[in-house]
Amino acid sequence: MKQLLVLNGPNLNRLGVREPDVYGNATLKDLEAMIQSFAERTGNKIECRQSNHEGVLIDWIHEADKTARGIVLNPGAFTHYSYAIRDAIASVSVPVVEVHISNVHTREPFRHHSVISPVTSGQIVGLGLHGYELALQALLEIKKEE
Ligand code: DHK
Repeated sequence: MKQLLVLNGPNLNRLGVREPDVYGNATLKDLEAMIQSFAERTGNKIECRQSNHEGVLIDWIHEADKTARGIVLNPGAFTHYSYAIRDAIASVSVPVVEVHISNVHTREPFRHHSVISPVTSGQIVGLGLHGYELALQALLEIKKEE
């Protein structure tokens, strides 16, 4: 069975030290451990990757079209302006669920708009790290429904 992929974009390697009042105290390692525990509990193979580079994320999205059954994507600030990531998602048929740890709608106006959401299966916002588990669960359900 194809794996699920969790992609974290720019600055998410700074979780735990970055604005803890907004993103919490857990690190990227803690998040990835939580995801691996979800993988074991649900009997799925899940790979986690993080990059600060737009092109790297785009290459991973393209590659996932062949290798993954779903992608959970937190594009970081690329959410708000990367037409290139938006187009990469539009170019693949693998379902993508967008996740934001913080509630972007209660933050600065530039964070209220996502150029990514129109090409995703759905978006989970403001539920902290738990949002990743909800997104993975949603991808498992999407596959069941098809
Ligand atoms: C993460 C980021 O890095 C920000 O640029 C987004 C998002 C919000 C999050 O909440 O996970 O605006």
